[in-house]
Amino acid sequence: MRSLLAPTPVLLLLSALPLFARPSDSMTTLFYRQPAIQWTDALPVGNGRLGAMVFGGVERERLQLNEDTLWSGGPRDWNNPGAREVLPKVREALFAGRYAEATELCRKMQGPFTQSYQPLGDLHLDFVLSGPTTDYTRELDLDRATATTRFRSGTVTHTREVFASAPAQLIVVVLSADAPGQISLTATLSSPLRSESKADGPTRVVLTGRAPIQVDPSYLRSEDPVIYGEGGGTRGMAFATLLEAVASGGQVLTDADGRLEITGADRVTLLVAADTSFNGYARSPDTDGKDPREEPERLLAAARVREVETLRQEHVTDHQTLFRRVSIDLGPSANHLETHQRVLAYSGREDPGLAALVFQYGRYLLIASSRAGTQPANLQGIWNDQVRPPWSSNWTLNINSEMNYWPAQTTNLGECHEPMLRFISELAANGRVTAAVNYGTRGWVAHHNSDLWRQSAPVGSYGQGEPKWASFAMGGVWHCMDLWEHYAFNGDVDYLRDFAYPIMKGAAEFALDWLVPNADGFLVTAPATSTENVFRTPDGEIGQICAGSPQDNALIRDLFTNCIEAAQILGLDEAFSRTLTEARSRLLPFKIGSRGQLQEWIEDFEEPEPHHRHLSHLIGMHPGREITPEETPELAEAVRRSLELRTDESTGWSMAWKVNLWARLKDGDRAHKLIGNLLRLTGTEATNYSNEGGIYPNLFDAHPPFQIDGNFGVTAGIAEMLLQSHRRTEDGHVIIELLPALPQAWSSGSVRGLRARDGFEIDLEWSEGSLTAVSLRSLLGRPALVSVKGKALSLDLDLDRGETRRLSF
Ligand code: FUC
Repeated sequence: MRSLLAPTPVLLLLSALPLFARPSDSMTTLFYRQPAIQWTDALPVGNGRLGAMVFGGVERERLQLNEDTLWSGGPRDWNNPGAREVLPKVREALFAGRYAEATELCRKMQGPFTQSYQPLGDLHLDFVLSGPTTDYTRELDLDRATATTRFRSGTVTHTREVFASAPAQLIVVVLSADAPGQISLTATLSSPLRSESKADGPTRVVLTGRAPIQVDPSYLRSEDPVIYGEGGGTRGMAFATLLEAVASGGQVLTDADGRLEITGADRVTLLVAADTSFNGYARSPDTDGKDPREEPERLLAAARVREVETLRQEHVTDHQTLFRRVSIDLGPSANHLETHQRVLAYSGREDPGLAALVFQYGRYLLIASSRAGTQPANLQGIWNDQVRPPWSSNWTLNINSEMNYWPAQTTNLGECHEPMLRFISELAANGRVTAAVNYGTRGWVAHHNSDLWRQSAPVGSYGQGEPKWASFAMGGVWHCMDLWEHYAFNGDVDYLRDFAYPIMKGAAEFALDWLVPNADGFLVTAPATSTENVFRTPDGEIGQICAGSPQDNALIRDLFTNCIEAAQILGLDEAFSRTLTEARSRLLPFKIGSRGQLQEWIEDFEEPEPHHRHLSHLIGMHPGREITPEETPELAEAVRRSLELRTDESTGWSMAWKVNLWARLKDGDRAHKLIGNLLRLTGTEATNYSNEGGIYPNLFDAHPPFQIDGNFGVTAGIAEMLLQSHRRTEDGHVIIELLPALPQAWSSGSVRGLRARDGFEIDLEWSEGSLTAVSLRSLLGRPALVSVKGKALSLDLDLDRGETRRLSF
């Protein structure tokens, strides 16, 4: 397959031409002088719900479309009552050291695989142009959330803008030219799903279809991986895409095959609306679904009569309200180069602007894929062109879905956290049934994967899943960090009492019942995993499952601590907090192994895969807060050693996690090195499940394949290099650390609008590696201790609510 890195002769011609249009603001713009060839060259726009990948083709333009509720399947019973009988046998085998037997038994505790996120379809635009193409550029302006393609055809300059408006709930394509009557095209809709397209009046075409009722995961060998329903209440989810043209000048016609023909127009606005029959995670999208045409009809009727300038302005204002809260300058930008050429040339020092661009891209992608009321960003955000996408493009709860939300609070996009918080509450509702049916415990549980239907049981299709991933039972426990962090940053006590705490308490109840005493009287999880990794048992076999793992302990400790603090703030549940405190003291502490590493297993087992991508045993340092260089220096040193042993190479998301971990270790140069590794261009659609992470020409993170967690993870990591606030004084005041891991390569710069816990908004300026000015705004009026690495500054801050303090050095 070709890629941007191996241009065709035509593309070479295009790139050899002089630069015709500069990117509108090159600090926050991706730009190219050739159209996309592969999907990972195309530029993403999104309004949280609707997404489009814009290819920027000249004669033939393609917008690959998504709607975030379009999934296969429907609600179903994934619980496995048999698990309850197997559980004691698993525990007995584990406590006797019979790991292989325990692993096999775990297979009997599984439910079905999750369903898959589905592509909506494509909008194709076939143009009639007046002459040879010159002066081509395409760009994605992150500040205006608009993808623009410009070129000259003969003597006519064409401009094509695409944006996904959240206020209008539409994708808008604006086609214009600098001479009248120059816009002629045929627009069609298609879909890889079963569908049909037809005209609906003179200016509109409609594509309607159904999603499959079953799509197997991409990694499963399967005879019949995609199954469509045939009726009788099992027809699957319905969807509709409506395309309407509003033209000035010229003629618009539709035909019976669903083609929209526009001839000789001066300017054209194409409005794309789409919806599905999804009517809530617990309702059948077939028998209890909503009409997918109703809302699009309404949206088009409202938009059609409005000026495109108004639609555009509303969209830009809405986007900038979020995006402009943070600006960043890390030093010079090589923005005279096309974006993928910048990636190719990247060495760190010459183009720190690329790290700043990648930072803002992560924020852009979160705004574009996760807005209040939408689905949370999945493995690919909302952008997917495949019926069997990698790992079902689902929510993978053993790192990936958590990482997606790491930048939400720190980079001042708290509102974008909402879909994930709601997802957790819905998962908890289903997980309560799973906990009772599968394990007979209180509270709620979630495992390794979930989907639109909020699957809470272990996946694996009743035995086919490897227990090293399928038996992870901490998905709910881990995601409770989101609930707590949202409170920690925003201090909303009503939210904590009415929404977050009850869910956290439910997860803690599950954990209390799930823990069992081992022979030494410690409480352990059994079965336990260290996510997806394996160990060598004393008799030389490969073990997947054990009794107690540092990962599970760290996650449970974190949850218990957060619950205890929450209950104290709310003045609730004294007895329950005492139970949690007592149970917490009986969890196994971290251990340092024979190589000086933080032990991944509770015994110092040999590690058959020493460079494994997961870093679950290091959760206590990040995203957790119990290991810090200041409070637990020996454990922090062991984390450092573990990271050395893992090396700086891995998948995209894993390297992003390492950026965060090195930042927490206060090693800015090492974090910066990891950013460099992550910015390696992945030019093909290569798949490598365990290594060789990088970035695609459109700056999507490459696992490979594309997975969006690495984008969000590196954005969070860069924030973490500039500002940290996870530590507290003995009085409970937040410690705000300024420039804790600034690399030498970013010697002078500034950042504005980062958030710290306890409601602070912070601007920083630095020069020659030293802080020169800081501005702290307090939104909650809470005290804080401010510290600057390398400076003997340690300042008690006591601002009123709404007060700002600026300090210069
Ligand atoms: C976990 C990881 C894989 C991949 C998948 C989506 O299973 O181990 O690397 O990211 O999620």
